[in-house]
Amino acid sequence: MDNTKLFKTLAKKIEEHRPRTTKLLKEYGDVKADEVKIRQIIGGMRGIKSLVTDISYLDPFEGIRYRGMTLPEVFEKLPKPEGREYPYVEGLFYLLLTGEVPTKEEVLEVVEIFKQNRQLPQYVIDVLRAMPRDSHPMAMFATAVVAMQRESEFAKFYKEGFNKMEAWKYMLKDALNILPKLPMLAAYIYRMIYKGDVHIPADENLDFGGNFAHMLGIDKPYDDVARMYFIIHADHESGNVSAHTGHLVASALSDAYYSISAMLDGLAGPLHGLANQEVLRWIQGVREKMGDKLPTEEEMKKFVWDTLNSGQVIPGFGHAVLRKTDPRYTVQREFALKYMKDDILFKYVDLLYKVVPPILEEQGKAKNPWPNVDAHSGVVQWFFGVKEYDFYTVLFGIGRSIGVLSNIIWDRALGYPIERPKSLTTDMLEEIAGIK
Ligand code: CMX
Repeated sequence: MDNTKLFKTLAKKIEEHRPRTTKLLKEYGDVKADEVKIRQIIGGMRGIKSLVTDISYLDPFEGIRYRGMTLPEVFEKLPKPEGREYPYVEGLFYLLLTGEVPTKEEVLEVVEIFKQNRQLPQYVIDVLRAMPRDSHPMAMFATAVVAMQRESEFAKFYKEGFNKMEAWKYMLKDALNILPKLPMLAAYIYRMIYKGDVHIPADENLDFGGNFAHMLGIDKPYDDVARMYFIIHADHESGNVSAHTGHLVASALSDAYYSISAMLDGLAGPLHGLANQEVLRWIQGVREKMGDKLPTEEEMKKFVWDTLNSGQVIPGFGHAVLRKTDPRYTVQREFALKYMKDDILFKYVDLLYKVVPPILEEQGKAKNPWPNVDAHSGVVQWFFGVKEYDFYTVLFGIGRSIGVLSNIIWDRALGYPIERPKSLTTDMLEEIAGIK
């Protein structure tokens, strides 16, 4: 590993970066970056500036940038497999880790490492097979990752004599072992639960996204759908539940297996990654009532109001940070307009895009009435034959792991400490508020 371009570039970047963090901490440690209001303390720490990452930044109006690049720029600049429309996922990992757009040669080196490391150990397959078949795919996915913890190089390194400056190298080793196995695990879970337990072996010639499509048993252009999906879901700053959980767990010097398994558990919540499954469930509910017909605008408005009036959220709409249509939604919409514009479910999504924002605005609760990534992802999967919507969050999880792993490698490189915010009692808050 030490001879790879990825390792050498990352090592150089880390060396260059460390003095910046040290200087900020030592010379500017008392400078105020934010102030905290009671609303934020009670309200899920919303918006409090208290994390640092250079991997991605989420602007409320522009959306996500990876290492300073918008999603269209990422798609344009990263090398692509011959004749394919979307880039190598392996190239995104290189970009997120090093901040540099890799050459094709640099990407192919990562593709090779991933191929060497992707084989699943038999004991993980045994663990999956021992789980009841009606376990949620996300529970299976997270279990499989933590089951592999015994392979952690980071944990061995800690046991045998830990050195803070070297820790990132072992986190990187773990990442390079975990990441290539995730699509293999996901494909295994998918075919075990939904495809009669008949499995398709990996193809030696295929990359991360291409091999995933192949192992699911779906033809082109699903390979590009997989690449696009994994890339758009990779990172969304550090404060979202999955990324933050990954960072928090790793801050205790738990290894990457624990950290990724835990972040997947957070992603499995319906207010976060599970929303993609919920969108499809919601749309199918409407479709059943409509007897397969597309509702009129008025009919759709009624379905939306009925959901709101029953106290539920409209899945796929709203966001804690974003204040406009999520560019991850737009990327998928553009794909859908190209490949599936006459699809009935796409027409549902299209109609919801028109109908939901004004209703949420009229209701006056949601700070952001616009669609997020999850409003679109299910229908694209459905179109290509992945109709088992319980599985959709697993796809999100594969993508999100790329960002979380990149972040926790850098966490160790910069020696970020164990996370430990302070809590107050309600009495104390009342005192601060001047009530008592
Ligand atoms: N439908 C109905 N009500 C909504 C809403 C929606 N889509 N989005 C927000 N609201 C409501 C909230 O439930 C909240 O109501 P209460 O005051 O009664 O609790 C109010 O509007 C204010 O919420 P907010 O500040 O706008 O949003 P939050 O930062 O609290 O929550 C999110 C953000 C995403 C959880 C929320 O918008 C939501 O529940 N959306 C639907 C679920 C979803 O799509 N989640 C996926 C997000 C992307 C991802 O992480 O994958």
